[in-house]
Amino acid sequence: MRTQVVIVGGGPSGMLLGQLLHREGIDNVVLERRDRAHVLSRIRAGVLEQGLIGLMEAAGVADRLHREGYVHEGTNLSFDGQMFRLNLSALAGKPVIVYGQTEVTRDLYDARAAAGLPLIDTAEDVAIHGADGDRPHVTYTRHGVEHRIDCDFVAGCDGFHGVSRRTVPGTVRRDYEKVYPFGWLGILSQTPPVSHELIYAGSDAGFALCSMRNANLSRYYVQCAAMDRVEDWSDDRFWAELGRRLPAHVAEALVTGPSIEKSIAPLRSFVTEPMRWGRLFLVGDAAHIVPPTGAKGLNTAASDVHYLWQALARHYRANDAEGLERYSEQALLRVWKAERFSWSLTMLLHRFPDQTGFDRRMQAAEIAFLRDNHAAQVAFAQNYVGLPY
Ligand code: RFL
Ligand code: PHB
Repeated sequence: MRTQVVIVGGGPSGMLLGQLLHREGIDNVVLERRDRAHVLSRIRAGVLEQGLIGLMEAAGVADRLHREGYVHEGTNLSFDGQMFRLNLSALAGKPVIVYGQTEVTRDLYDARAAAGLPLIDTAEDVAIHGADGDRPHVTYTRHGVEHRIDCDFVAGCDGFHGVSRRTVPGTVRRDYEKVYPFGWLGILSQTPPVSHELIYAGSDAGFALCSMRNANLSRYYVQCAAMDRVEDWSDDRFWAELGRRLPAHVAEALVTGPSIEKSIAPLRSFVTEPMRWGRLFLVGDAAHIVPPTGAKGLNTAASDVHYLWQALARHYRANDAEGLERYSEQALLRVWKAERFSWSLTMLLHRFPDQTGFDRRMQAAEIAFLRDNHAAQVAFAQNYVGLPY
């Protein structure tokens, strides 16, 4: 088989890129290791920046998002029981939209199926060959049979544990990493959200986040120990811990119920450089990870997709390679800013095992500055709603 672009990974990055390239008349094949049901059962991101929404529109898959997504004009921060709201629209000129990553991915899968575009799922042993030459190809095994696809370019959209990043030789690659000494325990429950806007809460007992998916579906997180397992956390323990970390009036209003999903995510900051090796381009979680505190993971994947889509369009339309040449540098510039914001919000709101009284006072002072200073609020809001592409 031959195509113009092989996309390794059928998560949101790969599927969005595939749809945008298709609209540009660029042939592509998506290779995904799992089946559709598995990909669509992952509960992850919830907050979408305007940049990602613009890409969904350009891909022709934004109708349901506009119908069912929740426009959030503001967000709340709480520290040691004191809460304040930041009006994102007033401070940064735009809101964010709350619409689950699961739904984004579902819309992209439906659109790809409707357009009859090739998506090969349950593809095993995917391997990328000759990316540093002119004629790359990708091999994979499906139902015990090995296949080969020849192509012009490979987009590595296969997440943090994928094969694409590992294809770039160690002599070329530089990895930057920070692992945090805690995780996030997240639950989904069929209860009305305690607040119609998000609450990011720092407290003596640790971090907590109140988020939502719809009027009767809440998404809550609490900071947990890095070693904790889901079995350590009964629903009762979760609700008690969440309540303890929120302002009293919010905790009193919490509607609790059985969890319908419960999972633990480790927290990590990670960037690999460069994001291009010859004809292989790394996109999204394959190249970088942020702790979820700023809701930047999926949104940063989206800006990579934007740069690569534009660069490939320019190459095929005008035989102009400049966008491809600049991809890594351009994407990384924005990636590092998202890394900085996510890292700083993580440092601000979590309890660290070795934290001193001085460190806690520093957190409290920074929160007080943000609460009282307009310029600090503008900077926060600009980062939260998403820096320009
Ligand atoms: P994904 O979603 O990991 O998709 C990669 C796909 O590649 C497949 N794959 C392979 N396919 C073929 N061959 C191989 N060898 C392969 N290896 C892997 C995988 O099966 C998968 O389908 O990466 P992608 O597309 O770059 O998307 C990135 C986002 O998923 C991620 O950044 C966000 O979920 C992060 N994130 C958040 N981001 C936000 O922007 N806002 C949020 O509010 C937000 N909240 C979160 C989050 C991530 C979380 N967890 C669980 C890590 C909350 C949480 C709890
Ligand atoms: C979510 O709704 O899952 C969510 C929201 C905001 C974050 C992280 C996750 O910062």
